[in-house]
Amino acid sequence: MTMYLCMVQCPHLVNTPHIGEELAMSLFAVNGHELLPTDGSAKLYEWVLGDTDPSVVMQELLDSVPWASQTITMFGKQYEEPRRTAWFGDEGASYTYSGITMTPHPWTPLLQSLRDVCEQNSGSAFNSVLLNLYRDGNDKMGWHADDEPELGTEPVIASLSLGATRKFRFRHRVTKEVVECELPTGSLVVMSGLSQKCWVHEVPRQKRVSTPRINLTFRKIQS
Ligand SMILES: O=C(O)CCC(=O)C(=O)O
Repeated sequence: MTMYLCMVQCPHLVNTPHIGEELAMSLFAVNGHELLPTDGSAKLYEWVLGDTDPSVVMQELLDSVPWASQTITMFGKQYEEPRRTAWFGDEGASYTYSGITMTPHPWTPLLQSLRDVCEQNSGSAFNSVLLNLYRDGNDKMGWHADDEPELGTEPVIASLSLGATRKFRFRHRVTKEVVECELPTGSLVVMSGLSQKCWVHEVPRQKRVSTPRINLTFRKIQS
């Protein structure tokens, strides 16, 4: 993840066709709800787990994942990340962000089946997943974009939420427009196109949230 001080060129001034309200409503169930007004896509699917009980999945992940606390480097200073993380994936799919390199744990059957769900909804293939554990509303993720070179130029990232509902925000890098939504358990956000180049995103602190949330962001590391 990269924190931003610079501006980038985004084609937000180019006319983007907007689909009508009614059509958007009718496409919602099948295609997800588009969150970004321009410059990339982030589609929210409210429920992707079918008959699966998300609390069972959540408990299995809480119990079985080797959650770790990472020390990251930002602007030359070291900080402990305000959440727990774990990285799983194909052999060799290592990921470097904020001064740390994560070597993947091998896929588990549960993570493979969650990957299948995300692949079916997004139409993209993934070879790795970053798991984030927000122990309560004090844990958070600051403004960043998932734009490391190993993710390629316009990555597709599928972000699955379990547990406590948390706010999720996008901020346009040039116009500073902010888009906010809530991510309930069992929901999926699929980010693609220019969404990492033109927007940053965050999970803000919410002190009133007292229960945990797990987020899984499926990614494709380019070899
Ligand atoms: O927890 C979330 O919903 C977002 C996680 C995220 O932004 C990331 O892993 O890069």
